[in-house]
Amino acid sequence: MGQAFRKLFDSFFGNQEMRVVMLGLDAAGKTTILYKLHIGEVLSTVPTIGFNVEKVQYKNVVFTVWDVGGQEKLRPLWRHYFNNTDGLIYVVDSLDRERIGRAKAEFQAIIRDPFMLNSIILVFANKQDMKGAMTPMEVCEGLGLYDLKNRIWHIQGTCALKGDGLYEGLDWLASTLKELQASGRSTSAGTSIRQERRIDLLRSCYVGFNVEKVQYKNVVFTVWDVGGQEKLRPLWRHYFNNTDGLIYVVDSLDRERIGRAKAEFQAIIRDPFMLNSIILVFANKQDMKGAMTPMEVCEGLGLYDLKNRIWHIQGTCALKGDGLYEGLDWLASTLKELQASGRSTSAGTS
Ligand code: G3D
Ligand code: MG
Repeated sequence: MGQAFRKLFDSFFGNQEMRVVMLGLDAAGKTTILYKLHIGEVLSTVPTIGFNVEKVQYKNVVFTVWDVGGQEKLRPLWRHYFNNTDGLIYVVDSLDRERIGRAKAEFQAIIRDPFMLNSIILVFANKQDMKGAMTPMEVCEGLGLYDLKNRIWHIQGTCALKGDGLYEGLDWLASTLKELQASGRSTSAGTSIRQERRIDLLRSCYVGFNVEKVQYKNVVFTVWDVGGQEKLRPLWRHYFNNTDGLIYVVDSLDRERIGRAKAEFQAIIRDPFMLNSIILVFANKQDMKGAMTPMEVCEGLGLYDLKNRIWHIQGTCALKGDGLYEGLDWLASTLKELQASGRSTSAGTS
């Protein structure tokens, strides 16, 4: 079976770079499929961002897999993985009639994502070996596939445990992508430069506080909670070194802890390694009633009293993404200007 898949991949995907995302509710059979394909080592990331991502790369074809369902808040993060996706494989547990409505809702949300608009859709109606399983036709109706407009899709009954149907499904996927690309049609939407697609999320716990790190090309974001860690502060230095920009995020609803937020903020920006870095403050949760305005947050943190510092405050609603772009835009363009003018924005070992 494994050999057969590798042959299929070689003959159809060839040297083309291809990104395939495989999604479905938990227990649909995704992990089983991934292992059944025998196309490479399955790399599981630590649950960094609230969901586990499995990844297999076979030559130029990258499969990324995670469970969907009940993660509305995490959806904005999916984007990182949707970017430049050529093909979507949606796996359905055909035995699970109770959750077919749920599977549909998630499916419809996914395929309507702007980054998914051009991708072709392969549905695996899995667990066909089970008595009482919905037929592929029933799954088709259950997901609302028939109503899709301007989308290329295919449904395939499978039994992941035995491997049945997987070959046929991937054969369809590979040959359809090949045809489309030969005809010059784009199968993916996203940033145009292929290299820009790589985004890695890492989390480490080795210094007594959780650090989340995201690298996007040459920009490194490092994130952690502050407050109540006086003893750990010396360790922060490790991360402050050569920092160009500080983003300080405030819960605008949390009036009680604004004093605390201020104390931490002032300690951070006075750190010798932070003296040259520019400061972006996100006054977050602006969608909440009773939230402090950006102006109030500004006063709360003592921003107006800062001397010789370049700072900017931005009201945001991180859940919806409001304001994030504007803030980062300010950060990026200000850093660019400063660097063009020859001013150093970071302090640290050179
Ligand atoms: P997920 O990664 O989508 O969450 P898994 O799903 O691959 O972990 O599969 C969930 C369960 O369904 C597993 O059972 C797995 O063996 C079973 N399964 C997957 N595909 C099939 C199939 O085609 N037929 C049958 N009968 N079962 C299947 P366990 O018991 O290990 O949780
Ligand atoms: Mg799984």
